[in-house]
Amino acid sequence: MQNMKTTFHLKIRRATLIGTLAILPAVANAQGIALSVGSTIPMQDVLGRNWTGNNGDPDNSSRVEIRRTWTGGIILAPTNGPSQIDTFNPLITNSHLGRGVIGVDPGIYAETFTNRNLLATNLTYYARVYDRPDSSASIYYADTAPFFGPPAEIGSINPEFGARQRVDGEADVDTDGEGLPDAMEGDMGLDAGNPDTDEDGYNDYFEALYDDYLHASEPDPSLSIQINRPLIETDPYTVSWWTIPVPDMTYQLQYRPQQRIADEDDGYFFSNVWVGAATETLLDIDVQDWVGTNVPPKGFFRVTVPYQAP
Ligand SMILES: [Ca+2]
Ligand SMILES: [Ca+2]
Ligand SMILES: [Ca+2]
Ligand SMILES: [Ca+2]
Repeated sequence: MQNMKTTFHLKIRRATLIGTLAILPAVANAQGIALSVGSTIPMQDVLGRNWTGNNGDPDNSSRVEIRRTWTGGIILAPTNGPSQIDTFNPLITNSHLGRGVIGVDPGIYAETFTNRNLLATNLTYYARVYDRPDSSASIYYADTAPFFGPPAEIGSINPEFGARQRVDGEADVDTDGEGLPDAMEGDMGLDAGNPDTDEDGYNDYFEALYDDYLHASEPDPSLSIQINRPLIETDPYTVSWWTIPVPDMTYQLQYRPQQRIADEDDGYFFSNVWVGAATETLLDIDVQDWVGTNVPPKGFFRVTVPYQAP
C-alpha cells in the first residue's frame, strides 16, 4: 500500500511540473509583449498653449491616430474623407492627447499596444494629431516622422510631432501681422484683416494670449496715463495709470523729449523710465528726473505692455 501511495504522489508532482513548464514561455512573452508609443514634448498652438488633452475625457481631447504609411513610406495629408483613412492609409488605432498618461496631461499622448503585432516590424508607421477631438472639425494637424514597428526587445518608442499644418492644405498666413494666423482668427470670430478687432488698444494676439482676463472681440478697460503736476513745489512730477486686469503684468514707462517729434513713431528714441510688475491697481511713478531739467517740461511719456511671443 505504501508503495502505491508514493507512486500516486509522484504522478501528481509530474503532472504539476508539466503544467508549469507549459505556462512558463507564455508568462515570459507577456512581460515583453506590450509596446508603448507616445510623445514626450507637448504639441502646442501658436500662442504656446498645449493642445487639449485630458485623460478620462477623450470627447474633449485632441485626437491622435497611429497610422501605417502608404506605399514607400509616404505620408498623405488628410482629406477628412473616410476613404483615404480606411483604404489608402489604414488606421491602426485612435487615441487622444492625455490618454494613457497619468492624470490630466495636455499636449502629450501615450498609447500601449498589448498586442504589439499590430505594428509589424517590417512596416512603417506614424502618429498624426489633430487639434480637436474630431478630425473633421480640426484646423490643424501634425505628423511624426515614420517609424518602424520595433522588435520585441524594444518596449517603447517616442516619436515627436513635427510642425503644425492646416488640415485644408492651405498655407498658414497672418494677413494683419499681429501674430494670430488667419485660420485661428476666423475660428475665434476675429477680424483677420485688423490687428485689433475691437479697437480697444490691445491687439488680437495679446488678447488671445491673456484670454482668461481680456475679451478679444469686445473692448476692455483702456490703458490711459496722466501726468500729475506737484501740488507743492518740493514734490515730484509723477505719471500714473490704472493697470489692466491681468495678474503680474509687466509695464514699461518710457519718456522721449519733445524735440524728437519728427520721429514720433520710432520707438528707438524712447528711454525706459521704469519697468516693473504691477503690485497695485493704480501705478504712480516718480518722473521728476525726466522733466526736472526742462523749463517748462516738454516731452512725451508712454506706457507699453511688453510680451513675448512663444
Ligand atoms: Ca492675424
Ligand atoms: Ca486680427
Ligand atoms: Ca483688442
Ligand atoms: Ca478687448
